[in-house]
Amino acid sequence: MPKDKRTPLEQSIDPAAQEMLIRADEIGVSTAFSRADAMVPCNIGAAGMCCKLCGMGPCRLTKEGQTGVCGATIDTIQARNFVRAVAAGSAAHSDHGRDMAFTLKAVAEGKTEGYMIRDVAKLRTVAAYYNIPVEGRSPTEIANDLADLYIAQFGQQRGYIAPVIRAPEKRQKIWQEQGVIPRGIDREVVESLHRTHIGDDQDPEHLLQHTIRTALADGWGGSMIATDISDILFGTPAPILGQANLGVLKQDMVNVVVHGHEPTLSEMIVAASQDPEIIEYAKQAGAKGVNLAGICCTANEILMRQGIPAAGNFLHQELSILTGAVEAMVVDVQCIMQALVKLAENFHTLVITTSPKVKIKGATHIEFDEHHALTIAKQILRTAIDNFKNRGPVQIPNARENLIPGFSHEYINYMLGGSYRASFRPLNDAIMTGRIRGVAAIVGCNNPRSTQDYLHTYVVKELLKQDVLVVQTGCGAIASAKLGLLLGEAGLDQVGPGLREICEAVGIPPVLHMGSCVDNTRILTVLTQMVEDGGLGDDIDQIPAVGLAPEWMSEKALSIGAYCVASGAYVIFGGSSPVSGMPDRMSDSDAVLHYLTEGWEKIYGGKLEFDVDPDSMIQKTLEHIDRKRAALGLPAYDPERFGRSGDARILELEQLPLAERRAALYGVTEK
Ligand code: SF4
Ligand code: MSK
Repeated sequence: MPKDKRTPLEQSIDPAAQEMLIRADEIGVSTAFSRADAMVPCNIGAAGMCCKLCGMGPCRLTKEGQTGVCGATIDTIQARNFVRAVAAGSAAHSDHGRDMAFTLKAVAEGKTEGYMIRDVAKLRTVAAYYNIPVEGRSPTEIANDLADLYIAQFGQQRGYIAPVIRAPEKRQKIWQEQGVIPRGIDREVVESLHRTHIGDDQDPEHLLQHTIRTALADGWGGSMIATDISDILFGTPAPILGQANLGVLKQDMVNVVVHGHEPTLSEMIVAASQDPEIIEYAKQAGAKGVNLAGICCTANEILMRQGIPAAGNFLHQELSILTGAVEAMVVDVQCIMQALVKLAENFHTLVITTSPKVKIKGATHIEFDEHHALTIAKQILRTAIDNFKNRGPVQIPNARENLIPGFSHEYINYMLGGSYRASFRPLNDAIMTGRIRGVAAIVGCNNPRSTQDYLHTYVVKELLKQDVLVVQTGCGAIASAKLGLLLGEAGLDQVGPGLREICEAVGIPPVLHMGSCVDNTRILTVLTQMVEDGGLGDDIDQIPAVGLAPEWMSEKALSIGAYCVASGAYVIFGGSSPVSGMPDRMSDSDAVLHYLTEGWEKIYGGKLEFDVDPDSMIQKTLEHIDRKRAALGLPAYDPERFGRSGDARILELEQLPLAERRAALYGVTEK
């Protein structure tokens, strides 16, 4: 056992995870938690100061003034590593977007099996952004044009990618002046790789400018395309009741866990699992039916559209196999641990890879193809059902929470203003009066180097007390779901009075689950509409809002952070900083670190910081929100200004004798 092995209580705050971590120890198998304890991170690499871009290296720089064999400085190496990470993140999100665009094209051409255009209103709205004619045309005609336009964004060589026109005008102007509007999605990713090859771009600031362009190709490009098309094909999310945590697995059913990111396959598996033929097949195998559950962002995709339960977030992928109750874990792309296959050897679980891009040695590969989607989904389910008989001892933690996800931008708009005057006006007004102090987007991964879910939920809970409305996506949203924060009733007793009053009046939980990683673009859309509705400045950087990724781990998170900064947001990442220096490097030339904060803030009004201390993250968030409020001339936040929230006050008054209640409510004094 490694010297510093943490106890399960130190590894996760989630009781279900703790139970499975104890089981892992009993069985004698490793998990990401124990491997993180055993693997001491290289502090040179962690700080971005190791370069292995050519065969003269790897060059590990540890001292001020030291250079690599080619003469590259620490700042150049850090900037190059950072651009490469953002490029990988942008590529991952955008390649997902590309696949969605090809699926839309195939649907429009009638060449798929099982898909249809579910949200024609969204199709028409999105098409109209780009002047694609909609009147008098069929959904497939419009979808065909939109698919062509979106497919073209990836390989476009000149000009600007189309979705940037959806940003506030002032923001577009800044990007134009800086020359950072992506010309084509793939072009920016490729150029990042070119510029960081040995002997190319070596000016850290110049490299970091291209980081912005590469990240914008994700946020206002590939990710936005992915979200748009997912909504068009599978429906724009609206609130729906769901459940989260390992307790959603069922003892008497065939459990199939879908994990990864793309909704194309998981949506078909949902459809196939409800097919009477499949249910009958499961019954013949001795089960009551097929129980689907999700992990990571696939979980978010089918949770917010279909109410399919989430077995958990990133670090729950191994833990779900440890229950012994999972017949098949079906994976597509991104955030899939190679360790799953070895772990599954201790159980009967089949790990099934499905993407032509992702194979894992030892896994079963059943390749997905949208032209035969339903047939393949059924084949996968039959394979899982056939495996039910091989199940050994099962231990499913009795832990699950209800939640209400599905707060798409469109639904928030409707909820705040109704069908005929859909608007963000009430939200802006609540911020302007100070009932809501500001908004925090708390997003991103789990990281086994911190206590699972602790940073996410601590930051969420503390900001709610301060009347900060929280929106969430990705694994952060599932962390809050597991803690019961995504339900109005459960969350409201933990929030400040002004926010509580708004949540009660509008009928929303104080934490809004907005979707998966690519759906961070929904947050960009919300911020843009807040600008357009007026009263909070004329650009995103003026809104009292902050983005946080307390437990980040993936390169995609870095890309999201960078495009949010480029869009004007202050972004704080927890955990390690890929651009920090050595602890004793207090010097003159922390150029990269400074550029991501002061440099980017001067240009874009947003900045990126890394901070390991959750209390400091909270303090910085509140200070930033208050600074932005002051700059807008809004009243300083005062929790006493509006007294207790309506419902809390009524409950309090109900305890009083009638005469006192009348006096308090109506100012009527009994004579
Ligand atoms: Fe070393 Fe320069 Fe090669 Fe990097 S590019 S490995 S710093 S020689
Ligand atoms: S799945 S990128 S661990 S949020 Fe989108 Fe979760 Fe991060 Fe993967």
